[in-house]
Amino acid sequence: MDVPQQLVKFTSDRLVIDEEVAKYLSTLTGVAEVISVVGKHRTGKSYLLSRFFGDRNGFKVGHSYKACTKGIWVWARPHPSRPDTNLLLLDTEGADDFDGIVNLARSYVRMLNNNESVCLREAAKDMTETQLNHAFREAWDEFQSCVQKAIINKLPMETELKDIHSQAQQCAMKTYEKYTRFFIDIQKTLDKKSELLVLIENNREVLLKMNYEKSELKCRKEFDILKKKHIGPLTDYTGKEAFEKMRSRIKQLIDEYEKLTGMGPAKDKTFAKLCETELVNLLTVSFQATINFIEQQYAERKAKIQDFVGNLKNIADIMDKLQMDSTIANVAGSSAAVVGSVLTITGLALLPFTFGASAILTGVGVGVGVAGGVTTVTADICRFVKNKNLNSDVKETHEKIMEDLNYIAELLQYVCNQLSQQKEVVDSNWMNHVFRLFAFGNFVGVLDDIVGVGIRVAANVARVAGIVLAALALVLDAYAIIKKSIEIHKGCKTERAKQIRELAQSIEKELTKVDDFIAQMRKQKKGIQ
Ligand SMILES: Nc1nc2c(ncn2[C@@H]2O[C@H](COP(=O)(O)OP(=O)(O)OP(=O)(O)O)[C@@H](O)[C@H]2O)c(=O)[nH]1
Ligand SMILES: [Mg+2]
Repeated sequence: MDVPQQLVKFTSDRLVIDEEVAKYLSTLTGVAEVISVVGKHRTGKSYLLSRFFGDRNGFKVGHSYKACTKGIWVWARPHPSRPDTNLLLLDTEGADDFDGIVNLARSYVRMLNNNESVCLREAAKDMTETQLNHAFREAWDEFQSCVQKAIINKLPMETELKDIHSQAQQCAMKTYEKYTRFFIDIQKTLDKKSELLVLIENNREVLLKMNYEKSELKCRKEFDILKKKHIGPLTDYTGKEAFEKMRSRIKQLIDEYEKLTGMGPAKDKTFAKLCETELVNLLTVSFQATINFIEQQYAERKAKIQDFVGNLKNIADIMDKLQMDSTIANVAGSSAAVVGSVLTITGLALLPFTFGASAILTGVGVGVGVAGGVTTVTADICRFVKNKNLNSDVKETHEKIMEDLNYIAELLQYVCNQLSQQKEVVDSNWMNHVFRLFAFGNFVGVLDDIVGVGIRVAANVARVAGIVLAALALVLDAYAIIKKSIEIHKGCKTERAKQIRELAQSIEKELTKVDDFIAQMRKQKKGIQ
């Protein structure tokens, strides 16, 4: 080919291959090597290609600012050193020439639409893919950076997070549109956009979950700090007040937790869980400590009270056995047995028998020894009476039994008050919640019954305590009856024995109830193991 020929030209919106030139090219044999130059217009492409062969008459070179080369020009030249090879020099139109680009674009679109070029179609497909993926990536990056910027060092609430999410989504969409604004394949652009939206939408859940977990972690951490601060070691909770103290400490903890800010969306739910587990367990453990204390106090006193009851029964038995026709000496002897029991009741059983008798005798002002002719003991009795004022000891010991019973009643009353107090005191909602859970877990919804029973038991024990002193009077009275048994009617004595026995039984009955009540409290859930 002596001079370059135009291989491709535009006719309106068509890229047309010159048939003549194509035909000529097809006649060439051997290897064809293509050298093509592309680039901006007016930059010396044509000039450079021509200069390969030192030939100034090659491709047309422009001398003004206007684009010179149009379409694609070809110049087939024999290879300078390989005889079987032809060089095909391709000179192309300036790539940034506006008219040229418009023409090129038009012709590409037409070719694509008419499916005229497989090569072009595949290239366009690749380009579409690449371009869309790029837009997609950029938009996704934009979304994530917007989210990060908004939530860094912060635990937004769910509504805030939703706003952050939709704002980040808007930013991402803007970026996507920026990259696909001039994209020709509208359908594919929309499809990819939907894909992006789905990804962003799914991320909303991920984001919420992530934020929630972060918030939950923070809440637990804060809770642990508050627990350490307000509750401290469990060994601090002993004695009667263990439960009450724990309740007030838990209330302080709750108050402070409620005031915490910036805890994120998990603040309430996490706390509800912590109430259910940790706080309820703490209450349970402290409740057990209080019950342990009551039980121990009761055990310490129970034996003494039971002795008292046993001796009341003895007295009644002895009274029943007494014969109406006993001699005074017999009466005195039996009376001494009664008195012995009385003294056992009063805790003075260790005293020598005669001393005990003398004490009571003093109390009622009767000299039974003399009357009964028990002369051998009389002297001892009189000596003892002179030395000690046992009557006041007797009284004191009875008062102690009464105190013991009253104390047990108070303890029962106290624990019942503690259990029912929550209903009257309007604490924070969380405190109510914790107490409800505690009560429900421990008393399976029968808290009212338990409290009711407990208060009844406490009241009865207190009532029994109230009649213990009367019991003493009754016993002493019994003694008086025995002493004067010769003059007293049989029925009267039996009546007293009956009264004493009834008193013993009623005390026993109340003790059983106390046992039952404490056992019921003990049976409750054990708490933290
Ligand atoms: N001084 C100098 N002038 C050059 C050189 N290369 C090209 N020219 C001049 O620059 C002008 C444009 O050169 P062309 O070869 O027509 O440029 P082109 O890139 O083919 O231009 P279009 O066909 O319009 O795209 C001509 O006047 C050349 O003589 C060079 O290396 N030095
Ligand atoms: Mg040129």
